[in-house]
Amino acid sequence: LEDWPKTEFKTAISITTPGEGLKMRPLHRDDHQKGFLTNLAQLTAVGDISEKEFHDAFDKMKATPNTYYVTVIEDLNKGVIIGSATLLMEQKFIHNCGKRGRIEDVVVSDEYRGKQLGKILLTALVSLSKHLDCYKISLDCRDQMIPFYETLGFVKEPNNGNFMVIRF
Ligand code: 16G
Repeated sequence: LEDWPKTEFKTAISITTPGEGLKMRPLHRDDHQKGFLTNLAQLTAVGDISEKEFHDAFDKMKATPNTYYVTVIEDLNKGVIIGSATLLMEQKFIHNCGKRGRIEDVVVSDEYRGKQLGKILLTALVSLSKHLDCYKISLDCRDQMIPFYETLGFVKEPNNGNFMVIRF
């Protein structure tokens, strides 16, 4: 992981030291109690999910090993999740049975914005995807987030950068 990516931070933070009292780590089964979903609700609709429903979804992800890398940042002083992002691994037949990574559900609590925590999360997940031998990683995002992801090396591919969707 040493050589990728060459992300520069404005202040002396890194993946292992994201900031005073902050810790980046994988999602835990008890993070429902630490406001994981409340933070996620700053990204999009989460719904009214009970602890049991959260645990069921968590257990399903755990039962599919090496696929869901849900990563959080906890404010240890408050015991609250204040940021999260997911690397989702997709097994392919193409590219020599290669693996594609998808970056999903990136969100940092509005109280903690401007501390480069999104950049820290993405740097970790991009490094991880490289380490796990993805032949590419991709994401979809709102227009206003494009410059942010460009700073991390993401590009819109000509003739290929169209996100299409059917909503149910
Ligand atoms: C953003 C997210 C995507 C998430 C979607 C939810 C990133 C890079 N992109 O596009 O992962 O699933 O928002 O929006 O975090 P929706 O509720 O409209 O599906």
